Amino acid sequence: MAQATASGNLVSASRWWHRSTIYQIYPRSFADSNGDGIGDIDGIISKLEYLKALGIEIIWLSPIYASPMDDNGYDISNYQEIAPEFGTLADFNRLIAEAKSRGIGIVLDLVVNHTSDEHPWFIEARKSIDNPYRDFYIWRKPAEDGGSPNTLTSSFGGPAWTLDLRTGEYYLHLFSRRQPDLNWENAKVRAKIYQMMNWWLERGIAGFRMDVIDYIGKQVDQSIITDGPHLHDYLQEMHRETFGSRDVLTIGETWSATPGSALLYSGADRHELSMVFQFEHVTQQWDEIYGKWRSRPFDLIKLKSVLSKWQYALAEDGWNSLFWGNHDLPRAVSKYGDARGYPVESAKMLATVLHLLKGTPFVYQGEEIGMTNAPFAKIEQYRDIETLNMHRLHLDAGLSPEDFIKGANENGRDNARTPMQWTPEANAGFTTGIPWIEVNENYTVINAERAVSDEHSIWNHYPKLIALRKEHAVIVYGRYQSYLDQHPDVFTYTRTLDRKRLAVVANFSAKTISLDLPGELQIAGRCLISNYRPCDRLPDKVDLQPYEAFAILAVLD
Ligand code: TEU
Ligand code: CA
Repeated sequence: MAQATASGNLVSASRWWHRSTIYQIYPRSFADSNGDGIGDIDGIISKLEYLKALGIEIIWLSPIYASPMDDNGYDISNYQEIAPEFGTLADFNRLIAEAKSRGIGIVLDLVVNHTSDEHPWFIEARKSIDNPYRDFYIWRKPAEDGGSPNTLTSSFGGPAWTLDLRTGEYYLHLFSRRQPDLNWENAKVRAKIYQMMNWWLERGIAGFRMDVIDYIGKQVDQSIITDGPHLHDYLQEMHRETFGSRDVLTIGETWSATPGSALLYSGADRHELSMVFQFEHVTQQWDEIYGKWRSRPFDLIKLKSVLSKWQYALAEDGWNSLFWGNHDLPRAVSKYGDARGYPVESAKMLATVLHLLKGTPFVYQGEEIGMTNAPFAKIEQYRDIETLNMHRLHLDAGLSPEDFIKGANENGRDNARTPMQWTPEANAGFTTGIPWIEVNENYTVINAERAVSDEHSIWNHYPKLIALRKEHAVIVYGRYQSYLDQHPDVFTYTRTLDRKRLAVVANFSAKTISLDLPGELQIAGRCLISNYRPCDRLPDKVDLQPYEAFAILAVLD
């Protein structure tokens, strides 16, 4: 239950992950220890000191389970085996222990909306219509004309149904045809999933990120995909049957979430999840027709309104996740900052704005050194099944390859999947072999070795922000209030808890801006962090440098 402080601020029941910062690793691209060009668990272990120095307490690992890698591991063929290219269960146990000894927990990626078509359950299910595993998945007879049962489409392009010739029925796959959707209405499926989850929890993991979990209540005959009638029943059953009795972290990936549903997922008394990833700040930049493949010009006023909407909506219950990037999204400094003109200032500004909001901040691998989108010129350089499928459909629709490549350069998922840039040496120190995907050519300038040794680097800004969250309750629980909402270039907000007020001011442009501040921001206090000169008070007018961001902490009279 939320409790009220002396000044009436509602402070959700304190949970350890309210003060934590989480780092996401895409194992395939993080660090390769054996020269096969693919990141692996030993590579991650070798970088734990680097991560500890940032101050993060949790690592979320994208899938490391056995998989044919059709969707780079989001197509699982054995939930309780480690993919050989990543290592072994013994390596995983060592990772858990090595991370724990550094005060870091490991959150696994739970992909249970679908399996791989090479999972034994699906291999059995497709053998015959009366196979005991048949209704582990979603099968339908062809439509009258012999085609797909209905018009549902896959996220990766094309129909969401593939005909299985052996039994003459279609099976559902909302992603690739090699990712058949599980039938969550089948209690046997749910029991098997919960058994697997407990098996991992008993190995000492710190929780789960749950892949497209808003899909598991789907009702395909009504073309209901997200927010199905039993979705929250399943999540509450999962809570009871697995993590509910443990103090672990659960994050649902819910592209469909609204503030209302986010309260259902993460309300303190809901016994479902800790928080969800909602993506409204991402999708509001997309084109109505072409989605992310033709993005609109950056609009700060819209971005601010979405961020504020979510801060206000979950002010008294529920909990926000805070992120700019992940393995599916473009690089933050390229998308929201100025990777060409002000890479360091704008990356630090973005980090400051995000980490001082109310919620749990996520740092995506490479964001902390300002890694940028990859300027791939040819489709052959891309690896992501979503991009390759969409490219084919785009050309089949008569659109130009150049047009598609522009969209992929801006928003393709491979932007986040180029190898982590560790050093200025060959392959950015990611591998001694041939990387599975090209290294971004700017690795000689943007790399961890250079960043860690430069006191003014983006990298050195993150430990300061992460430490502030641990030190100041106003950052964790302070009430959010935005100002100057219609200003096209500046984002300003306060956080207030009891008599403490934090004022955050950020210039999202390359312009120098002279700003008349509202009274609530004219506080005299201590500068907690700045990406330019230290600032000691907020006068009634402030001149902001390009991408300048700072935070002032004051005690109200
Ligand atoms: O992503 C869900 C998802 O919908 C995204 O793929 C999104 O549609 C796309 O990136 C927007 O362009 C999760 C995983 O994060 C993703 O990596 C997987 O490919 C997908 O589920 C299937 O497991
Ligand atoms: Ca390797």
